[in-house]
Amino acid sequence: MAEFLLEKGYEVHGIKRRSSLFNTERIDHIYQDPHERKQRLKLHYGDLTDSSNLTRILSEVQPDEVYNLGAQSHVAVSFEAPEYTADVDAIGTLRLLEAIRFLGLEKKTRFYQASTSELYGLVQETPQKETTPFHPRSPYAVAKMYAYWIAVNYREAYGMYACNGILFNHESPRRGETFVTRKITRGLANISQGLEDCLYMGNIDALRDWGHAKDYVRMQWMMLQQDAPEDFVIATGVQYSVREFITWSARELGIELEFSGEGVSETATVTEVRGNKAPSVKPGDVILRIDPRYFRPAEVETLLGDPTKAKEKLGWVPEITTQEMCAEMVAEDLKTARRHALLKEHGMELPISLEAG
Ligand code: GDR
Repeated sequence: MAEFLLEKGYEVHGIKRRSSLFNTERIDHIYQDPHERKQRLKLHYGDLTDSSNLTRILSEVQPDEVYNLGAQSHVAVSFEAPEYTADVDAIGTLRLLEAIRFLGLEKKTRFYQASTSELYGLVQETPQKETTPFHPRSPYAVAKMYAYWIAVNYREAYGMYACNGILFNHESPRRGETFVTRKITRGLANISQGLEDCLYMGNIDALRDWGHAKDYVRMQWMMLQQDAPEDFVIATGVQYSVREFITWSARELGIELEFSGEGVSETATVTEVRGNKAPSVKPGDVILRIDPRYFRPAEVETLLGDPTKAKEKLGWVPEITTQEMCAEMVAEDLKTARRHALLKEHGMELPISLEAG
C-alpha cells in the first residue's frame, strides 16, 4: 500500500511497533532517509493499543486518508492470544475512529477498514457477497466483526467517510511466512535445495479464493476516491484447495506429487523431477505430511467471493491470476533458497529460521 501511494505522489505516514529487532524488511526498498529534505515516507512509533499515541500521531499528520491495515492477522494465533487480538483488531479500530472524531477530523479524514472474508466463516451462502450474513469462526474473525460494525456505525452516526473492504485472501512474495501460501512456496523451495526435508501442513482440504495483494491494494485506494463511502467485497471469484496450491507450487519447481492416505495420515510423495530447479529431490521422497498441530479449533472450510459490485460500480477486476501469483512466489522463494544453500555449502550460518508456523 505504501509503495502504491508513493507512486501516486502521496506523502505516506506509517505506524510501526517498537521491537528490539529490525522489522522493516518488507518496506526497506522504499525507506527514505529522515535527513532527506523531500522525505515522503515517514514512520512513527506507535501501537493500536495506545489511544494517546494514535491521537498524537493523527493530530500531527492531519491525514486525508487512513488505511487501517494493522492487526494481529493470523487466524490460528488468535485462538492462542484472543484477548490481545480483540484489543488490537476490534478496539484498535475504535481507537483510530475516536481519535479522528476527537480531533474534529471526521469531515476531512477518509477511513478504510481492512475487513475480511473470515467474517463469513461458517458460510451461509455461496458465493459470498456484501449482503451475505456473517458467522465468524475465530477470535480474529469476531474481533474483525466488531471493527466492521464500528466503521459502519461511525459512518451512520457522524457522517464519516468510513468504509469496509471485505477482502478475501490476498498474497504476494511479501506474504508472512506462516500463512499457508507462503509456507508452501517457501517450504518447497527450501526442500528443493536440501535446506528442509518435509513440509508439515494442517487442513489441506480447505478452499480459498486467493488474489494478488497488488490488485487488492489498488481497489482499497479506489474505495476511498468515491463520492460516498460504501463497503465492497474484493475477491477473484475463483476457488482452489490448499492441496491444489501445493501441487502447482511443486510443479513450478519441476516436482510432480502424488497424495495418498487420508486425514492425519495423508502424505505427498515425489513421482517425477524435471529440470534442474530441485537438485535435492528424487522420486520416492515423501516431502509433505499432516501435523494436527496446524488444525484450528474451528475451521473455515470454504470461502468464495463474488466481486460483482466492485466490478460494476468501480470497474475493478483483478489482473493477476492465482496461478501467476503462485509462480511469482515460488520464483522469489527459490532465489532465496538457492542463496541460502550456497551459504550452507560454504559452512556459513543461515540468516533465517527454518521454523514455519
Ligand atoms: P486464513 O489464511 O486463515 O484464510 O486468513 P491462512 O493462509 O493462514 O490459512 C488458509 C487456509 O489454509 C489452511 N491451512 C494452513 N494454514 C496455515 N497458516 N498453516 C498451515 O500449515 C496450514 N495447513 C492448512 C488453514 O486452516 C486455512 O483454512 C488469511 C489472513 O491473512 C487473515 O488475516 C485474512 O483476514 C484472511 O486471510 C482473508
